[in-house]
Amino acid sequence: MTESTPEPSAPKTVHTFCRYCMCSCGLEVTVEDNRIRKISADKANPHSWRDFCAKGRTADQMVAHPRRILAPMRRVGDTYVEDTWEAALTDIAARMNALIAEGGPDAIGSYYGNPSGHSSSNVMFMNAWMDAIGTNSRFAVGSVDQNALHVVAEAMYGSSLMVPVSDVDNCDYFLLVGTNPAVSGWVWLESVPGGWRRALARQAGGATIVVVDPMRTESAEKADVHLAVRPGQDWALLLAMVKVILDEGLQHRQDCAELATGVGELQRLVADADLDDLAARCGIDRELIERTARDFAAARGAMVVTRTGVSQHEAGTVGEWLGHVLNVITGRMDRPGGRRFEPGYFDALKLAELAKTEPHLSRVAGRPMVAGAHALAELPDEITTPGRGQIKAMLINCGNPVISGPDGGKLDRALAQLDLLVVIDLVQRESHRHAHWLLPAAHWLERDDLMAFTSNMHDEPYVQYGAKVVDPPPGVRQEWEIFVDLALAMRRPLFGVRGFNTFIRATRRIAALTRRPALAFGPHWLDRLFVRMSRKINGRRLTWRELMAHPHGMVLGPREFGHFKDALRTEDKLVHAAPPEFLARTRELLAAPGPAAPEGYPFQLGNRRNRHSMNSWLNELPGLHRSGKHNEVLINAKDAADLGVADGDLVRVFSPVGEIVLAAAVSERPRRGMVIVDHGWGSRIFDPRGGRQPESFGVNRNLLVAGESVDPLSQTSPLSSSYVGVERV
Ligand SMILES: Nc1nc2c(c(=O)[nH]1)N[C@H]1C(S)=C(S)[C@@H](COP(=O)(O)OP(=O)(O)OC[C@H]3O[C@@H](n4cnc5c(=O)[nH]c(N)nc54)[C@H](O)[C@@H]3O)O[C@H]1N2
Ligand SMILES: Nc1nc2c(c(=O)[nH]1)N[C@H]1C(S)=C(S)[C@@H](COP(=O)(O)OP(=O)(O)OC[C@H]3O[C@@H](n4cnc5c(=O)[nH]c(N)nc54)[C@H](O)[C@@H]3O)O[C@H]1N2
Ligand code: SF4
Ligand SMILES: [Mo]
Repeated sequence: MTESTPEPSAPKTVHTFCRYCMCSCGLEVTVEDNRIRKISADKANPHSWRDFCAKGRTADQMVAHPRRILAPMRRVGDTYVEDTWEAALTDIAARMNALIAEGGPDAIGSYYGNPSGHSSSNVMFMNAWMDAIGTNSRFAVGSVDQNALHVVAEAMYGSSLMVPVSDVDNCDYFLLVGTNPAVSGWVWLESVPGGWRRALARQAGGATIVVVDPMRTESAEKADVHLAVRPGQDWALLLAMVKVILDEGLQHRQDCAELATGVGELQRLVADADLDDLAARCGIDRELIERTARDFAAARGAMVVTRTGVSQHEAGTVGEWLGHVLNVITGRMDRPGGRRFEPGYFDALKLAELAKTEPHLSRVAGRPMVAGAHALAELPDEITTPGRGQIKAMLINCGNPVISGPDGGKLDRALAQLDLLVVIDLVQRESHRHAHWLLPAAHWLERDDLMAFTSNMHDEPYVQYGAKVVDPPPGVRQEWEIFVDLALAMRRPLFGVRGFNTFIRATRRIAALTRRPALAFGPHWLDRLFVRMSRKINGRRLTWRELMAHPHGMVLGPREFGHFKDALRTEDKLVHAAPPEFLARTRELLAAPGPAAPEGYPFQLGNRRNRHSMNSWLNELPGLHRSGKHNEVLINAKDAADLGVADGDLVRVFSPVGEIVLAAAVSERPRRGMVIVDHGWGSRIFDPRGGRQPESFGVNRNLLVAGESVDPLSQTSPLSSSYVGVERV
């Protein structure tokens, strides 16, 4: 018997949760010899056990991805060669330090994408590294996603993280605006596991579901009422509803007087708006709006829920705000069937206050940051415009901004001119094609996570330790460690705190001497601290031992009302229903003419999410999209007839900034005058290790979105507002 043959280990079962989306579904994973054999839903997870999808079931395919990066890879000409971490960190640190010496800290830019938010340590340590450098060139996914909610929460409730959660099980009237929970789950800085199934159960018991969406989605199909709003005009629809409620005196008197300030300003605002004008703008009959407003106000338990369909437009923040206003003025905050504040086991709002970034105006466009980052739409010009502060090096962490953001073509050209592009990912995708260094990251099945900062976003007090299921391949590292090592290699103090690097080195020396790796500083220190800082629930505080003893997760107590007012971070402890900047922007929108298509581009380009995709990733996995790996353009049957386009025909969809060619699907689902293309496709997956040809599926519809305009309040790109032309090829 040779010593080097490892003993085969007996199969074991690990309980954890999926970290692809906020649904956080409990998983039961069977493992043998550090290989995943099977992933099933964890039926013993008290929070989520019934919610589980094909993406979670096939997560092992991402772990065993045939094109996965397994060691740092350095660009040599048009190919890549594997190198050591030591070499990678030394080279990157030296090049970044030289660029800082020449152009200042802002020469180093960064972008983090959606998956970073599903790790307990990633964004925190990325920020610690950016603080070490002192760069203001920070970009993030929020400006193509949830910034509007952060801006509204900050202005109305006093904290960008004070996000209300939905009390689905007591709701009698759901007004779902710009969301398709049947496909995307009940998630967006809140998570209600099985939320759509639970809403349908309420409907079976008599509740009403209204879906506001320009497309007849899977959710709209099941709704009692479908309002096919004109894209980008939710603000007009919701303002009209606010007007009906205030003009007819249907508001909740007590909350309007005691919970909120600004209702008088709202009354003055709606006095200057005209219902027929608003109805014409949003394309919905005035009578239908009036009826919906009255029914909403009269329902016992009711909620408005707004999501990406509202935010990804130039008036997105106003739409988001008016959704919250409807909830506030009809007494839905902190009442059964409405929206609550979940205090959770950990006060993430406090953490957010500590982590606030210094205010900064961007160099080229002169715009402030939102939620700690500048808008992705500004990144290309910040790279290509000469001058002090010009971005010369970029680090992309968990992101695919060429696909997920506006005008990917322009960003791609800008990334090509960088002196240094560093990517941390599992595979090399479209946005990474010009990378000088590819640094391999661990998959969530390969790391531990305690998601303390989403504690307030679940619809009940819930905690689960996201246990690691398998060890990562030896050459792979977690992001936090990469950021720590990079700060050390650059000799810049992590978190911007002098002496911190010395402290980290000391803990590492002690760990090495004592052979106890846990003594080296890392996120596990913070996890323990967060548990120790946890809030008492039912008179008891969570303990680390208890957390470890509950691998299926714990529901820490019942859903409670009565925490909302206490949690408000506004100075007067009241909801600010009418922040002046929102009022001003609404008056601006009212004064502008209604929406009209520009000459030559008669259609509005809508968007769709796919059950089997996670934004731009997972498309390539063999276990998903069995019916075909591609996207298509949905065209309303009447529009298709006018264009002479039949089902399956190839069509060209074009805008002033780009064009794509794809097959048409003639459908009754889109509203007339709009065409719909799923986002997240058309991202090449390269093979830096094997050297095979890139794989690509579908086309990138965001190539058609111009980058110039953004919602001025949240700086969100209007990804679902572009006007396009369509013709048969
Ligand atoms: N038209 C249109 N565009 C949209 C949207 C839309 O609705 N319509 N939706 C927007 C929304 S809501 C979002 S959130 C964005 C997403 O935009 P992004 O976050 O920029 O892009 P993703 O497609 O999520 O790409 C994530 C990348 O992270 C990598 N990755 C996965 N897990 C890890 C990990 O643990 N560590 C590391 N280092 N890398 C990892 C993946 O391989 C992938 O390359 O797209 C936005 N774009
Ligand atoms: N399967 C799957 N699930 C996901 C994701 C995924 O990629 N795949 N992504 C996750 C992420 S990162 C996020 S942020 C959430 C997003 O969750 P949701 O916001 O629910 O995302 P969508 O399913 O894209 O729903 C948005 C809806 O808005 C509609 N819409 C577009 N324009 C307008 C408009 O002007 N007004 C109105 N009223 N509606 C409009 C679109 O037709 C679409 O049906 O989903 C998460 N869940
Ligand atoms: S991707 Fe699927 S399994 Fe994973 S958390 Fe989301 S809904 Fe659950
Ligand atoms: Mo998102």
